[in-house]
Amino acid sequence: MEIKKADFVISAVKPEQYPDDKRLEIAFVGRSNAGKSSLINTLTNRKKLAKTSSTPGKTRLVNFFIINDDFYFVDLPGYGYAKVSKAEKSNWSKVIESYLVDREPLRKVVLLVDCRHKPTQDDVSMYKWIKHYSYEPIVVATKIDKISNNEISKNLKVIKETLGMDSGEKIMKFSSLKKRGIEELLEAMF
Ligand SMILES: Nc1nc2c(ncn2[C@@H]2O[C@H](COP(=O)(O)OP(=O)(O)O)[C@@H](O)[C@H]2O)c(=O)[nH]1
Ligand SMILES: [Mg+2]
Repeated sequence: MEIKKADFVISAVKPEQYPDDKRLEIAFVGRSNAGKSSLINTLTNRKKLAKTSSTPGKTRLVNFFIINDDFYFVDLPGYGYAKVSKAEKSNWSKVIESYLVDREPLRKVVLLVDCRHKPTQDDVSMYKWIKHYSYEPIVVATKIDKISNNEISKNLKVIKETLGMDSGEKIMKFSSLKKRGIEELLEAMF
């Protein structure tokens, strides 16, 4: 799989705005700051396709990008940012759920977790939702450039156990900074 072309389509605030041309979708979810925008930019080899930010928690939109004029990458809002209000958190859940429930073109959901941290309760819920709605999860440990190989192995075990992944399920390793794990992830996605 080679990504030759990537274009922004829409920042949707409500489901009526989601594309309905039946092209397949791959969605990306994770805590804010997990490295989601960076990963989308790295995969598409574009610096600013998805906006990156060091002040997380700002986006409550579902962003659609069309890849190779053929399928969509869907950037879902990041969760778990400590400073947002209860109302905003519940709004987040509604946005994510209204997308995940019954999203016919959706095939796979890429769940990003920062390799340095144990997954939070939100990550665990997210993983369970993906499975509950019968989409295929792909778990990606991001920012692997930040810790040693030893630590990566240890942390991946913790991530797997905490999420409750099956022993056969694999975690992908990724670094946007060092451009690691691109081929492996693209292969897992298609
Ligand atoms: N060292 C390192 N930093 C990263 C990597 N990916 C993202 N970051 C940094 O982590 C922060 C959050 O990244 P962003 O992609 O905006 O996260 P998002 O909130 O999940 O979309 C930014 O400061 C990025 O530069 C990575 O692979 N390695
Ligand atoms: Mg982002």
